[in-house]
Amino acid sequence: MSTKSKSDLVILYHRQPYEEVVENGQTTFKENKSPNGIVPTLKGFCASADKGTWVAWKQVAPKQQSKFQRRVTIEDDYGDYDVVRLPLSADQVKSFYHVTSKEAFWPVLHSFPWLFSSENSNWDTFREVNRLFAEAACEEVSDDGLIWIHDYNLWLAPYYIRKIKPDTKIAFFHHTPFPSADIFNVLPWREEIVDSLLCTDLLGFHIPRYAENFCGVARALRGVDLADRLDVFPPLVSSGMALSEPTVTPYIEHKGRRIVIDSRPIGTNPPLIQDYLSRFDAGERVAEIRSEIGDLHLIISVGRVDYTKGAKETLEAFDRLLSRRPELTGKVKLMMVCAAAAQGMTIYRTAQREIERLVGSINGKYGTLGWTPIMLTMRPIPFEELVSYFRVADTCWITPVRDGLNLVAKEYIAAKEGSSGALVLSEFAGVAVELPQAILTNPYSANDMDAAIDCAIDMSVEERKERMKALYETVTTWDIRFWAQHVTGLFDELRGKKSTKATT
Ligand code: GDG
Repeated sequence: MSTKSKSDLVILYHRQPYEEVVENGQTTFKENKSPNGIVPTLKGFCASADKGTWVAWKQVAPKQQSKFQRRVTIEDDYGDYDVVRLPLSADQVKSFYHVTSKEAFWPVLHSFPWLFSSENSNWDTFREVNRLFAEAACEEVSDDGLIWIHDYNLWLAPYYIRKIKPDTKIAFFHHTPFPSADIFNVLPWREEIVDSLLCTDLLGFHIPRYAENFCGVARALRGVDLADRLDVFPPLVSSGMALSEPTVTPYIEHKGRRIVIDSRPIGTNPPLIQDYLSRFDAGERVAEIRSEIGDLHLIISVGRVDYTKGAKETLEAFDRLLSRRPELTGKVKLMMVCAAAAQGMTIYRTAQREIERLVGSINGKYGTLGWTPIMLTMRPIPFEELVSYFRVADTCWITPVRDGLNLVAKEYIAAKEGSSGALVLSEFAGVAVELPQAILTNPYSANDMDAAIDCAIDMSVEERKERMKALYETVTTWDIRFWAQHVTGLFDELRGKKSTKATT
């Protein structure tokens, strides 16, 4: 354990890496069960800094405030680091997270402006929570340290940090899409948000399209100077796809400061997935699942309950598939893993009910005594169970209508070492521009969705193997280690150091 009192890396991500569980008066920290693609990546970074600190929120009742333990030290497989928890009241959580982040920002970020609602937003609470994060970060960071902020919930944190510590290095990474100016500008607080993002030193996005959308917004609202664009780097497909972007702006100049613009998709961790497949009886579990499934063509679809993730579009396409091709009766099974990450929001309850209704209707319409077409689970399943299903599944069906990247697609591929499988993938998931060998589909078009699932089911074994080989090569080359090395290099440049080590 480092004896340094201040941290060289302070990560601001609103969720804690572990859930605090109190049983019989004993407090333990348990793996966060809700499906989330960000937490595992950040744990690795936090643990491998000389001294890393993670700042998150925790809802605390007024009478527990006095006993609340603000700082905890985590020791896990990744190493050790501190977690500083900001105690928020139930009202603050509702306003900051459920209302402003999820009802106002989320639909705009994912290009659903008609779902945008600011009626219940209390902007002052959003500011206040962001200010608390900024103050905590400034208390933790060392003089030459760096603060790395994650996602739109903390859009205003850079502004408050810059006010307290004008010289601290600030990096920000967007996990969601960043929409074009026409959509982003629906937000009534757009200028304040952009001004805050222009207080950073490094702004990271998954893909060049999102970075260019941000540059367009910054130019429109604040007339910033954009540097000449550069060609998009490999392996991203730079033209011809829904989210392609041929060139990227390397930096913005604004008020005498330079903001580096970076776009590199996060990778997944193939060795860890292989490890899961060989540990925890997963090897045996794979054999068990294979024998349960028998000759059925197994299609797997995984995604949080969220209108952006396309479960409804997948289920409607599956309904059409069984209606169009009666010869598939008893020959195909869809396994749908669809867990809710956030509870208590009407919009997610509605999405959940819609999924349950469609599954019930399809199973009732086409099922026979010996065959249920869809197996649905709405509770998170253990990761080793998930990757065992990935290993067996003939097809993975991922059709978000919008998605920042989508790690599930990469995890499915990573579980297929030396094996075959087909990936049906929405063109509107950021990851599509990395994976041209997938069967790309447009979830807004029923005909296109139908053609894509037909293609997956009818694809020859040779073609499945060939495409999977290319996809596997991409996912294992541009993996989380590569991303970590890239990001660490950028951090070192910001701090004026020579590039050192990978951090995860
Ligand atoms: C955001 C952006 C971006 C899912 N169900 C279960 C389970 N999962 C795991 C998956 C995967 C993760 O959750 C989901 O990652 P995604 O990338 O698909 O999506 P978001 O959580 O929405 O993440 C997204 C990401 O940030 C990273 O920047 O790609 O676009 O929205 O790892 O495996 N895990 C377990 N049980 C489940 O039932 N254990």
